[in-house]
Amino acid sequence: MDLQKLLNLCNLLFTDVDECNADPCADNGATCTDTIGSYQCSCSEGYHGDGYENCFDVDECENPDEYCDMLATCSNTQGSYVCQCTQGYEGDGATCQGMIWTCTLLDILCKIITCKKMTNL
Ligand SMILES: [Ca+2]
Repeated sequence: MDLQKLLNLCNLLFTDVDECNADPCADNGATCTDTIGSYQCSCSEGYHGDGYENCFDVDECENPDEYCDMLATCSNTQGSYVCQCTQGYEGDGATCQGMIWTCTLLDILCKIITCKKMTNL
């Protein structure tokens, strides 16, 4: 690096302003990063777009299998999403376990035992 470039860089360092203070990025879901002599905008996680003019919510529920268990329902929210196990299943939504099968199997066994008892009478 020659002396002139070094002087220019020093000048930029001492005169740099934080453009992010003026909130120059997109209104919805954007993150501003101050750089020497400029700034960069990018969309936060859960949003897509150029970050400068716009950031749009990612609708994760368009492809729910990527985010939720197939036994869960997906609800899109601004910047995120919610997976909830369908009724009869339990878990965090990313994975759901089938409690209903265990209960149904137990019910069937109980009915068979009850039927046997009734036929014995
Ligand atoms: Ca979303």
